[in-house]
Amino acid sequence: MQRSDFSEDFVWGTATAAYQIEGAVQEDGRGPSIWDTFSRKPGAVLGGDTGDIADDHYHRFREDVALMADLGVNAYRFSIAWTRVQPTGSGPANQAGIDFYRRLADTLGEHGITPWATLYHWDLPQTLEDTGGWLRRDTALRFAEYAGIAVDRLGDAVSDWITLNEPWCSAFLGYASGHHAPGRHEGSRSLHAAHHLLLGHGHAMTAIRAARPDANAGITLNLYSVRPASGTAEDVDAARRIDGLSNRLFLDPVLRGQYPQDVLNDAGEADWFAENATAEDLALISAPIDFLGINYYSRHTVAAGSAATDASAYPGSESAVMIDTGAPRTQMGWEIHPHGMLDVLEMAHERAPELPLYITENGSAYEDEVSENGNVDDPDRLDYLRAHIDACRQAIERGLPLAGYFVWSLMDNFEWAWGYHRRFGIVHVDYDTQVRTPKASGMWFSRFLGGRIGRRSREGVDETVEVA
Ligand code: IFM
Repeated sequence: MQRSDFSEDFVWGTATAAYQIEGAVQEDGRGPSIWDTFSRKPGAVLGGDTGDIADDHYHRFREDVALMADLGVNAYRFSIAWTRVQPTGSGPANQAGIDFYRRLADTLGEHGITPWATLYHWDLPQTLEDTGGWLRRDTALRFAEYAGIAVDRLGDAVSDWITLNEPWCSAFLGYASGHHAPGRHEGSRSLHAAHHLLLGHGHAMTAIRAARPDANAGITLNLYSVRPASGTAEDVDAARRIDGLSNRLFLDPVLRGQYPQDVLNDAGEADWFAENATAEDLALISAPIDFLGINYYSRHTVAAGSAATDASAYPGSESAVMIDTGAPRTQMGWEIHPHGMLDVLEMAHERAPELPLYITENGSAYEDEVSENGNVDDPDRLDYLRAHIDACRQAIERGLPLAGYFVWSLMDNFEWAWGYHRRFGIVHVDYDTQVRTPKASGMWFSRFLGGRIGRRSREGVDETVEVA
């Protein structure tokens, strides 16, 4: 597999998110988000870690952009912190916040890297959570106001926009299982949050189009390849439920303008949706997008269980359990199944055959070790990336309209409830010194792309892994 197996205009990027890398949480007027609050709750984040400093990217973004240029990527997906733009979630723009993202976009431009900005990567302004968060319909309107401001003020420097990142996580980890901010346990009411998030996406698309009719805009969903553990009716039904909550609850309204009725019934929310998810809402949610972003990491093999285990992120389907198939897993416990990437691309493609698709995240966490000579040899991550990029190649060969691939993540960062105890970067970060060191996987990616780090490693400097 080589880069030349892909078209010249294929987008090759790395991805990050504001709270995970920026730090500087109290600088230049930034207001508090739900992650500032949640990470301070005892026991919420492993080791009591917070994003206060993270990768200090706010001050080191120039170095990080130069690193990306050396890697050889042609795109960078980052997120804008809502509370840098609107410190309390409404009202006029905070100029200093806008200025930071302009500096970032301009620096990317100087290096020939296209900025891809995500408007919401989970950092809701705390003020909005205090008045109900995503359980409140009005939050969707607040989000659209912020989206309009961001695109109006930055749209001359950024053309590619993603409204939401992984609304499944915001709704179900945030409002059902409570593993993520704001850490609430609202059971099936979390589906209301899902609807308001999607409504926020719909209103935001309208605001984006009004601010910049030529913007390239879409949404990013985290999709899973889901299959039953056996052919029994119980396991098949359990898989239907998990596929419903993970995939169809988001894909169907965005691409087909309707919610999957079976999912609403399972959760006991059919009446609420009949009353509150109006035809106008669904028309907004399904208004044309320019592309769909898909974050793909893993496959779920699902069986019917008897007890509710840790499945409360699946309201109404708590008894469905993910089983361990014995296949290799990453440090997150996520099964490695590159072929599943084709499954999720197919899922989107069958609903919207003309829509360009992007893998906006794909990557893996492993226990990396820095060797005595300072190298980080991460053969498992390298294999993971290579296999998934090869799955991209196969998808294109199959005729799927895949137009780009972003590695999660550029560099190690704050992995939410896992704090700094899980590393996804292709670049290692020493959190004491903030030194960045490309891992063997990063060198491989750079070599694959024809980047400078790849050339250096080919000459023998820093070479730690033989690539077939
Ligand atoms: O770190 C996250 C990212 O913020 C969203 N997608 C999954 C990644 C790995 O868990």
